[in-house]
Amino acid sequence: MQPETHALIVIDVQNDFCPGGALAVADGDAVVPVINALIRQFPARVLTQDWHPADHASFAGNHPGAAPFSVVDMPYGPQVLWPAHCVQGTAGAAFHPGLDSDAADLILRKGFRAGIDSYSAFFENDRTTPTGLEGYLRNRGITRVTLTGLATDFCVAWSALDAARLGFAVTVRLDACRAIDLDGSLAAALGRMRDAGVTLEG
Ligand code: VGL
Ligand code: ZN
Repeated sequence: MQPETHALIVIDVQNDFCPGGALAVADGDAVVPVINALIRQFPARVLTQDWHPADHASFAGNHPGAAPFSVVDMPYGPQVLWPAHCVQGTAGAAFHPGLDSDAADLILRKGFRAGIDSYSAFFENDRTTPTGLEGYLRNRGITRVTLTGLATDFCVAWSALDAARLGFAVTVRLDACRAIDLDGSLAAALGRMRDAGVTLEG
């Protein structure tokens, strides 16, 4: 068992990010058995769910003429336009059925405001609007977090960088993550995480 101060955070292990899903990550479902073997070793366990309204600004279909995976300027910065995914209440937004979601202490939903995306579990993409996760972890006395899930180069990396910036000791278990890897985004994310002092394991 890990010490009381150590939380496992499982990012977005949802059907739409797994093979057959709307924004499938190659081999995304391979993280499920790895996470299941880890989760009950942690005294604090958080699952996140990407949870978008159908009119979400990150969906290419909500920008007439825009191609999926193109980038637009939003008031809060550049935003990749994704295929519609993880729409609230749909099967695609549900956790992968094999994930041990019963083990979760907290399920945190993010990306629920139509006008702004939220890759990170800590802040929306303006990097300032909090999700509440920092307060939850601090209230429980958590000082160290291990991150797993999907996708390594977007929601996992943004969460890891924010956690490091907030002063948590951060480990990313790469064997329990899979990447989208859009135009070199995986290599860039790994470099940024290393530079921020994130421990990359597995
Ligand atoms: C994610 C793209 C869009 C992720 C979520 O979970 O990494 N990526 N929404
Ligand atoms: Zn999303």
